[in-house]
Order: sequence, then C-alpha cells, then structure tokens
Amino acid sequence: MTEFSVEALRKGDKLALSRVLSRVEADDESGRAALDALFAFTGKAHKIGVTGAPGAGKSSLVNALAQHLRRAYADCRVAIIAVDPTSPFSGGAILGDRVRMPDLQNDPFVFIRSMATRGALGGLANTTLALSQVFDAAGYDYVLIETVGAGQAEVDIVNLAHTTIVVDTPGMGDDIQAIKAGILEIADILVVNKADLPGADQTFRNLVSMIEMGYRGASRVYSGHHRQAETLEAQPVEHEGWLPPVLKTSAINAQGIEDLEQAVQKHRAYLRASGAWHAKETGAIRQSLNKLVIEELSANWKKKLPAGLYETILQSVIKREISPRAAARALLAYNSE
Ligand SMILES: Nc1nc2c(ncn2[C@@H]2O[C@H](COP(=O)(O)OP(=O)(O)OP(=O)(O)O)[C@@H](O)[C@H]2O)c(=O)[nH]1
Ligand SMILES: [Mg+2]
Repeated sequence: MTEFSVEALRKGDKLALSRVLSRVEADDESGRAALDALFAFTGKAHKIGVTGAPGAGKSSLVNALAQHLRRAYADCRVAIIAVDPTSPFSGGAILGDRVRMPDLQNDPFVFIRSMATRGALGGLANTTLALSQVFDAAGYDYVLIETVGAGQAEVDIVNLAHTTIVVDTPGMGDDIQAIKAGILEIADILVVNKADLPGADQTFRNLVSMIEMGYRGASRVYSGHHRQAETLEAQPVEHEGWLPPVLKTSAINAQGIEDLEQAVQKHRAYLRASGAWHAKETGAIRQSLNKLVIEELSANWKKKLPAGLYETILQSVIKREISPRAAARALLAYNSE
C-alpha cells in the first residue's frame, strides 16, 4: 500500500502519526495516498475552533480545555492544531504554545501540532482540514483548532469546525471590534476570558445583549429559507434553535473551564439532534469533492493546451479584440479533443 501503516496510526503510534501529518501537510504523493486510505476512518472527531484577537488567551484556554477533557474522560484523545497566522502580532506564538503546554506534551493521549506555514494545500483552511482528518482517523475524539480571528482564512478554518468558541477579553471597545470583524456571527459559544481582570462583567453583559439582538435578527433572516438539494454551492448551516451561551473563564487559573466543556458537549448534542452535524459534514464533503473535480478538470485541460496559446488569447482580450467569455470558450475548445 503506502509507505505508512494505517494500523500503527490507529494504534496510537505518535511517530507514525507525526510522519503522516508531515506528508499530508506537504501534499505530496504519499500524503495524498495517506488521506485516501484514511478517509474511511474519519467522521467521528469533534472539531472545535477557538478564535479571537491576538493575546486573548486562546492557547491558554485550549490548554486548559484539553487538560480538563483528559481528566474528565480517561480514554479520550485530544489533538491540538495551533494555526500560526504569521502575523506581526503573534510572532513567537508557537514557541509560546510549547512553553505553556508542558503537561500536555507528556500525555500519550494528547498531540500538539503547530502549523507555521500556509502549506502546500492551497491555504490554511485546506491544510487544517487535512490534518484534522488524519487526527480523526487516528482515533482522536477532539480536535481543538486555535486560530487568530483576523481574516477570511480564519473564518474558513472556523467553518470547518463543528463548534466555534470565540474568545473575548475585558476592555473598552473589544466587543465593538468583535462585531466589526463579524466574529460574533460565527460563535457557537462566547467566552470572556481573563475574567480575573477588571471590566469582565461589563464585557459579559455587552456580549449577552448583543447575542440576543443578533439572534433575533438572524432568526428573521433565516426563516422561510429552504435548501436546494442539487446546488453545488456550500450550504450555510443555520443557527436556528441554538442561542450561543456567554461564559466567563480565567484560563490561567483554570476557572470556568468545566462550564465551557459542558457548553461544548451541549452544542454537540444540539448539532446531533437538529441534524446540523450531518448538514455540516455533507457541506464539507460536497465542497471538497467540487474542489477536486475542478482541480482535475483544470489540470487535464492545461495539459492539452498548446504552448503560448493562453498568452496569445489573453493579449487579444486585453486589446478588446474578443470578450473574456469568447476567450474562455476558445481556450476550453482544447478540452474536447
Ligand atoms: N490575567 C489573565 N491572563 C491570561 C489569561 N489567559 C491568558 N492570559 C495571558 O494572556 C497572554 C496571552 O495568552 P495566550 O494564551 O498566549 O493568548 P493567545 O490568544 O493564544 O495569543 P496569540 O496566539 O499570540 O494570539 C499570556 O501572557 C497569558 O498568560 C487569564 O485568564 N487571565
Ligand atoms: Mg496562541
């Protein structure tokens, strides 16, 4: 088969897991073969996104949540993916994560993976998805994904999670910024971390009222919306029936973590009961299937295209001799031969 052993991976061999993760991140032949072979074993892990502003305490919270899960459920396996956005804010975040997670590093049922690059898979979200699939197949029950909530790439990552935890902190204007970034809309659970600092109650109250307002607005928008089964577009998952709870935590003091874990489990139960879990899964698979079909088509087409033709036609469009649509038709004509 491939140069790695599915059995070793599924038995919890960390070295085997580590090797597969590297191959998959590099998106080389063996990485692709591994993903193909492992796919049948995926679909069980609970993917939990943790996002928020730089320094909000995401790593600390992920650390505390992972420790809590390990204590609460003796047999559970927890994977952590720390996505470094390579932003100037969080330089050194990866080293920081290592330093702050010593207990987890020695736990045989915990695996921490930092992603320092955008990867070969065409974007952080694709790489994150592929790595979570490996963890899922390797029997990890929870995949915690830490990402800075700063841009589209991060929103894409969050979309692949079943449960999204948005981390806010006390301080004037933070909540306003959260709205601006559209980050409240993606939250399944809101956390005011650093609740040991002054102003936590104020931030908490602001978030509660904003969530309530937003939720009523969202219900109005979503009501009467029907899905079309045959569309190729990814389907939005409706939030109807779930009011995101707002919780206070102090990650460095391990306070509020049990309530957070309970909220995560509640959200999972809600996803299962409402069919949203299945809908998310279907949407994700539909999206990746579409992407692969388009990639394959485009690669085949490029192979058949005579050298230089693309540039020639492009120049004709630039000179307004033909329209972009006519140009596309002319280029695609080479696909049928
Ligand atoms: N007072 C207080 N400080 C905290 C708490 N949680 C985290 N911190 C501190 O906040 C700083 C940032 O924590 P991190 O966990 O690295 O935050 P982060 O969101 O992962 O940061 P980046 O990954 O760099 O965006 C550290 O100095 C933590 O010790 C908390 O609950 N209370
Ligand atoms: Mg961090």
